[in-house]
Amino acid sequence: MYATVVKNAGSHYLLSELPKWEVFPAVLRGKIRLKGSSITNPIAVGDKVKYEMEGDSAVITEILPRRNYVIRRSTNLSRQAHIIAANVDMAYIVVSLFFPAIKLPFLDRILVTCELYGIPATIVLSKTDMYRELAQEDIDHFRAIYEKAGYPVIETSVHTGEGIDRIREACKGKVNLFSGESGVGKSSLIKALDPSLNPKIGSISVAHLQGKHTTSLYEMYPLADGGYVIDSPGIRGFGLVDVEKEEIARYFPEMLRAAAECRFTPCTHTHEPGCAVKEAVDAGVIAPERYNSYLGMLEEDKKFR
Ligand SMILES: Nc1nc2c(ncn2[C@@H]2O[C@H](COP(=O)(O)OP(=O)(O)OP(=O)(O)O)[C@@H](O)[C@H]2O)c(=O)[nH]1
Ligand SMILES: [Mg+2]
Ligand SMILES: [Zn+2]
Repeated sequence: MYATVVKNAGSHYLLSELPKWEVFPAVLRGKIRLKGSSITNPIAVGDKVKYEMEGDSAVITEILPRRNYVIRRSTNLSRQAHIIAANVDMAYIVVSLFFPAIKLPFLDRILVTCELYGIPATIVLSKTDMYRELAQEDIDHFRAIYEKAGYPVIETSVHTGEGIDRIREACKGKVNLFSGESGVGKSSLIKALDPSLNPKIGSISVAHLQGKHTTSLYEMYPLADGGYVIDSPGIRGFGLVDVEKEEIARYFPEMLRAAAECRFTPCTHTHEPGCAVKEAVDAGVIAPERYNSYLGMLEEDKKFR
């Protein structure tokens, strides 16, 4: 029998035979646990698994090959990687300009990972009700950076309802991951998409203006209008996994487009003469913020190896 993992509850998993939504608990057969020692979780939400009934309880016996997955390395535990979710159709990367303040290099790392695994990404700029009046220019600037790169940017507010219908429509028939830093409003968005759902919603620490890691587990929910959403814990550090330094530029879609015209191959787009990527940055075709994130990843790469 086959089912999809809809929740990782630590000691056990919850499964459902999608598209049917009937959730039941299952444990993992011991020997699967041992495989893949550098990965902290053998199974992720979204995984398709084979299971057997042993008495009254379901036992997962096999993990089917993944179509894709999102993986991160926590910056401190350099050797250990964690699979965020598997078999995802769309990743919504949620960021707010303020409360908590946006960190573009962090967003860009997540986007690089999505490109690496072939997962389409949409950027959600959340909580616009809190800062639109004060920061319309910042919003426009942000949008321009990412639209130049080729990513859709959806402005949302769960208070005014801005952007919610558009996301709900786009989620239909798909498995949609909501990811991003703590406190940006991932769980609030899921609740707004389908008010019958009850993901835990937190508050923002007044002292630090950041989230409090309210969502602690990965969990999939069915949307009333169709499709599934995966709520996820706020990401702290996001280290790249499985990317060689020479390859990083390929996962910036706008750099990949420009790089075809570089005089030298390979070109690191740092010091080479006739570098079309640097020319595109100078011409304003590639946003300097994105280029700086790229340079930061090259630097960081040195620390990891
Ligand atoms: N003003 C305003 N506040 C929002 C909006 N969306 C979320 N919030 C608030 O932001 C805080 C954090 O929201 P959550 O939905 O828990 O954030 P999260 O991204 O799920 O956070 P973690 O689970 O910790 O990763 C809560 O106090 C929400 O009420 C919004 O559109 N506008
Ligand atoms: Mg949450
Ligand atoms: Zn170049």
